[in-house]
Amino acid sequence: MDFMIDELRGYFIRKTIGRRIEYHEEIESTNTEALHLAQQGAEEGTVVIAEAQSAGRGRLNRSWESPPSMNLYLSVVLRPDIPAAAASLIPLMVGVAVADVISQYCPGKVRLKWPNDILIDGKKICGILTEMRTKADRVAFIIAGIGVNLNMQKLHFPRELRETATSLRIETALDIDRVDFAVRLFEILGNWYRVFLNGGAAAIREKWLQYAELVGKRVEVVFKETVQHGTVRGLDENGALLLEGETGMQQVLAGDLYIERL
Ligand code: BT5
Repeated sequence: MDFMIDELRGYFIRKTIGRRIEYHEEIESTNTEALHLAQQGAEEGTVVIAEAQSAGRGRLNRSWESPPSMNLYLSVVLRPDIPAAAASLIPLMVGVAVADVISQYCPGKVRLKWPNDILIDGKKICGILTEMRTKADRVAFIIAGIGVNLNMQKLHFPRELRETATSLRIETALDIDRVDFAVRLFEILGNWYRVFLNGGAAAIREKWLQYAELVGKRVEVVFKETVQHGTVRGLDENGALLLEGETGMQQVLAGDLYIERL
């Protein structure tokens, strides 16, 4: 029998995430730094972590509130050897991994909001920003940026976010050990990444749909000037949202989603 080299290598991928950690007291954005390191050849699993970000980034030039010493702001370098078109499931895979970790503290309360928000009772506790660079039509690297509110109290949020954002501390009344959270995250993210690399897209979609509780709901998706309405039917192979509207089934790859209250 052949030596099961893929399985053996797969085992070590799990140990890869966080094998190298670059730490900063304060940085503009861990994603920007990780992009820079990856461009210089940083290996897969390199993590950039910061106590505070002076210019934490969301999507579409939005900002991520990143006060010092209470939360987690980190970015992971991934180098899957896959076509760029196959990478769109990675943001959802990262969401599932973080949702699993938060669920260990808050069982049954975590929801995923397409494409990349993690909510508790409708309030945002985590945001994910994935950025990809390609070489020809293959992935050169992907930066998975994760911001999780761990020990923030309500008064630490700017006024405009107080009703829409939350933290693990607010939800559990516990002081959250940030190292403990990060260790769990590296382990679980490594596991899901291995599932992804081993052809486990269906398992990722299924888990994501469980957390999202979105199938059958009527939604509106806004992307720049475009608005799409429809009923969510699921995710396609690449993680695009399947919306059934008046003109038939549409695949939606980017945007902000709102559930329509009837
Ligand atoms: C995101 O964007 O949710 C992605 C956020 C990713 C942040 C991480 S931190 C580590 C890494 N380095 C970075 O520079 N970024 C990543 P988006 O879906 O566009 O949501 C942004 C919106 O979320 C803002 O416009 C606010 O309304 C809200 N928001 C900002 N900071 C927040 C916070 N700390 N908690 C909850 N909501 C917040």
